Amino acid sequence: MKTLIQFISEKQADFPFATGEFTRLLNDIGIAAKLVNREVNKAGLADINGYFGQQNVQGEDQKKLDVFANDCFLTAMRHGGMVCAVASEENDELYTYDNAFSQKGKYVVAMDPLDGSSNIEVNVPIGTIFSIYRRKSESGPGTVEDLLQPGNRQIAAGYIIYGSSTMLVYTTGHGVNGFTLDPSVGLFLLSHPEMTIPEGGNIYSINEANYIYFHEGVKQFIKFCQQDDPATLRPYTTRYIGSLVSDFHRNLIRGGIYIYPGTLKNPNGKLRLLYECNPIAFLAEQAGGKASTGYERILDIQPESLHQRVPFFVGTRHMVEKAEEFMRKNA
Ligand code: AHM
Ligand code: MG
Repeated sequence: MKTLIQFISEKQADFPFATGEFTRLLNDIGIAAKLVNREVNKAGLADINGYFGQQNVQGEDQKKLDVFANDCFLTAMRHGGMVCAVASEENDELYTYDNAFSQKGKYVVAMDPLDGSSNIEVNVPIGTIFSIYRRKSESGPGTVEDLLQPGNRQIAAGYIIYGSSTMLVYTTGHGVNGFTLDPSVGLFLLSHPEMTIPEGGNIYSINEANYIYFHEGVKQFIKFCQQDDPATLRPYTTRYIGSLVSDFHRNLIRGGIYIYPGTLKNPNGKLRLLYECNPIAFLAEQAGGKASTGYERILDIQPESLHQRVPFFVGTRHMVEKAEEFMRKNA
């Protein structure tokens, strides 16, 4: 049995420059994840304890769960002092730490503290997504430029899924490993070593209700998924939870493609490059899969702003390549 911390410490050899700081940062993320997990598990008791974002029966304000998650991760990373700045879905501006200790931190983080949070009320898995870069500036509070690095410069990325069990899945560019939280001892244990996306998957995940707004290439790819050809496992099967972490996690284990394309209404789609697409793309590639905008590799995009959106195609390599083929033909 190997814990997350034992595993990360052993893997420090992957980093010739390792000082142990990176290990501590991942540990801090793991601690915040456990606190968020505890609150997510209580969400079902909202009727009894008071809804998140409203007053409880004692007349106290209850924080919304996504605000709570944001605070938790920001606080955990402040204590560690490894991180000088954080771009979060919950903060319009870059969050910088005001303590001298953190301002010496080598790293910057982009995160979506609670992705798919509209699913909390219906007991569907939600997640946290994180992406870690080495800062570019020398010292002082981190800057927006520190965050505006292409995804191929990530030194680590991962997600936590709060599901039927809670898992932390991450990569440092040396494969993908998954850890399951054993709630009885409060430890993440290595349960899914060296995860790879199966080539033989048959799942496609897309919000088809937007069909009329899709690009012709996406429409034709959907038609392709629905054609009868048992040799290629078609027709594929649709699975769409509407929670990126859960949809990606399932496709990572079973094989499949997730698409959030640009639409007529929103040409850049919905998902954010820095803290949704880049980290998931890094994991996908490290698991043998692929991630693109339909035309170009996600990880090669030079970001222009913290909350920039991009169309997102991710999953089993040949499925993403097939979708790209339809996009190109109909460009
Ligand atoms: P959020 O960050 O506001 O939670 O939105 C992101 C979520 C993803 O988890 C999910 O894949 C997507 O939005 C679903 O969007 P839609 O309801 O348009 O299909
Ligand atoms: Mg999100």
